[in-house]
Amino acid sequence: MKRLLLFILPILIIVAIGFTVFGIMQIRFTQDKLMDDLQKKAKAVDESLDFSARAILLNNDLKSANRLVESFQKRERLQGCVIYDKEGKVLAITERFSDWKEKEKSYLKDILANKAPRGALENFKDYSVYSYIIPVIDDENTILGMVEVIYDTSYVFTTLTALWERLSVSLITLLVLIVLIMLLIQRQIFTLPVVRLTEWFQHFQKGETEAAHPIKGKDELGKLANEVEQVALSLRIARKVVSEKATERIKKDELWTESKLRDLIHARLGENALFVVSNREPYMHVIDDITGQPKCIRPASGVVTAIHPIMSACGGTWIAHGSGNADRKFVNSKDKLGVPPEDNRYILKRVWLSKEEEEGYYYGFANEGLWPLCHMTHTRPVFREADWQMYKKVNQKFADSVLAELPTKNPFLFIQDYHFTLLAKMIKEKRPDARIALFWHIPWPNPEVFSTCPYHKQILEGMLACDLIGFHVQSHCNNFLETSNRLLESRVDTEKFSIVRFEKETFVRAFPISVDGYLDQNKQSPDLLREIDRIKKEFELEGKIVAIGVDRIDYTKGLVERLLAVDRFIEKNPQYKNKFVFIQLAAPSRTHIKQYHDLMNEIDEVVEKKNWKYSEGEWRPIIYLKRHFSPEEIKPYYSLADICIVSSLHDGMNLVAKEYVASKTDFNGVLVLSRFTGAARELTDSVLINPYAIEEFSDAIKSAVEMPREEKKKRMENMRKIVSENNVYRWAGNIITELTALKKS
Ligand code: ADQ
Repeated sequence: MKRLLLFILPILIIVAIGFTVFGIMQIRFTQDKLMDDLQKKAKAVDESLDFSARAILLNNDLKSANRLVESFQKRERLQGCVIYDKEGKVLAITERFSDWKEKEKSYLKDILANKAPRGALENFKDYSVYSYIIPVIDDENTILGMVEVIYDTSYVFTTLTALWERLSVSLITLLVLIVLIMLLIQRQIFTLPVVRLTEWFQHFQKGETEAAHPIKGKDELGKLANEVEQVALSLRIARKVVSEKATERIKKDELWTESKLRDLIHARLGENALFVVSNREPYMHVIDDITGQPKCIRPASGVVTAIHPIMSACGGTWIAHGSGNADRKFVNSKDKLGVPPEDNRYILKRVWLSKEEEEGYYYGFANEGLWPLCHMTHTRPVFREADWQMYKKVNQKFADSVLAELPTKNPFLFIQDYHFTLLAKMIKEKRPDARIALFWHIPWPNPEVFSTCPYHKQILEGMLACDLIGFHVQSHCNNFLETSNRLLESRVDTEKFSIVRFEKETFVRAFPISVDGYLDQNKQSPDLLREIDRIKKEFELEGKIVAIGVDRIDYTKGLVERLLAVDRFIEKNPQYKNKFVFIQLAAPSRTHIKQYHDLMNEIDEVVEKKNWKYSEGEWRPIIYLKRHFSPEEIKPYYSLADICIVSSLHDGMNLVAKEYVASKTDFNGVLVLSRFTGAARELTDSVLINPYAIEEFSDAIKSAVEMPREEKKKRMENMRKIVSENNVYRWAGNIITELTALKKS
């Protein structure tokens, strides 16, 4: 638009200037002509009076003079007539114009002296008149007096104003016509071909690769279109080759790796990319409180931890809520950016939510309703109708954003978590051909609990639009099947583990999520060793037994119970005073919700109270680091910790447990793990605890502290084998294999 304006504006200015100059000349010409006519008329009238005036003045006949001037009363535009004597005194004047007498008329003297007529515009009262005056002379060339006729000139100005108006209207019409013609020309010559080329390229991007480009001409645009077509062709061939090679390779490799997953996705999805939707984005741009500058962070989120390595391996598009306060500064015109920022591997598309939408959908319905509903932590869920309405609205917003991206053929969509229970249904309404998997990252409750949600029917209906629904463990799958069976008109097939509703079949499977191998890498890197040294010095950890906890501050994570168990352990085992330190890394989370706010205060209080209790000398049993840490910052803590404590009251999986195991390359560590996590089903070589039973919990810490080196090694070896075999690539690989296999059946 700006460019178009730059093009049209100079033309409009030139036309406007030309037209104005022409208008001024036209006005001048008309004005001169009208004045000339007036002068001629006045002169003719004056001259016709000359004879009668001479007789009147010779005889000093006042009566006739008055009759003569009064005869002008009714003439159009002629204001009046004046007869002067040879001294220039008024002898007779048309009555309606008698005020003219009072006007100062310096020109009379000149006429009497020069005996020459005079015509000129004169100001009278607040208007202008035209006066034409002739001297009356006898046969001896002696001046007898003067006769003046006065015309009203207002019609001249009325005529000129009307002319101005006509010219202005013509100018505006001309300018509008020029703009319209220019727009039409630019649309035909430039916009339409570019729009057609853009549409063709968009279709190509979405997988419609057959049609040739629509630009036929051999001009510059035609050349550009040809180049674009060549790039598109190369891309298409490259994708096909990658897909074929990938199919061959996945048959060979055993262990799931980043490249095996990449091969699988290329083989199964062919030329299509993978689309992922989650609430939390993998990279957030936020303004740093200290420097005031934007910085990029990886949010503390299990979903991000799991999905990021998959997207990094395979590429594709990740659609998520742009929740960072500097996010808008870093996206392109389509709200997209390449991430990771330093090495773009996939596309992040940010969806913007208003404060009201975020409040109702995220804080309200998802986190005050569904989150406590699915976790058995005795926190009451809150379901507000307004939050539900907002949740539906935001699901629709995400559905629209996804639909704008999906390829024309065989789209694959992978939805994350409880924020988007309605999304699959909304997408299938427009794209029934889309293959959709949903992974539920948190536990699924039993039917009685789930039925307390007033919207349970709509939620189940929304979810059953998916082709595949994944949970971490089999018991969550069983709960879901039972819930659908009891609360919805549907048929559960226990052989195939699927739910059939209105002829639509949804498969339900357990896919235990995991971590990638990044914690395994650089095990002896000098940077890591240096950082470990620095932390040990900073917190005086040398020679001490170190336990850690790494969590979002959430009431499901059993943080208070953990602190009480640490306290009880030291209370019961005073020999570990000065020898044992517990470090808690804690990322504030969902702080707008009251329970989370209260929990933060409660933890602050407990930490303060327990440290005070043992405040002899410098030693403090608890080091509480309440902030967000990057994955690189967490790494040295995992490495240096002798024990990791995971004490969730209820947790879908818990990736911290697996991250700790993956980071223990020296096998020298013990995992204390809550039985109520999904991870407890796999990591049976951990020290399992019930976080509610503080005595048992504190004893478990003691047994972890005192575990013989050999036993630690053996247990850690077993757990590391499980984590490395069942890594996140296997998790994603299994889901993609299952989803694409469903398509063929
Ligand atoms: P979360 O409830 O977020 O995930 P979890 O699986 O433990 O829980 O993952 C937390 C992630 O955040 C980990 O990668 C951890 O390293 C990171 N983290 C923790 N504290 C941090 C801090 N202070 N700073 C920065 N990062 C921090 C949900 C479910 C889980 C399920 C995952 C994945 O609740 O049960 O395991 O999804 O499915």
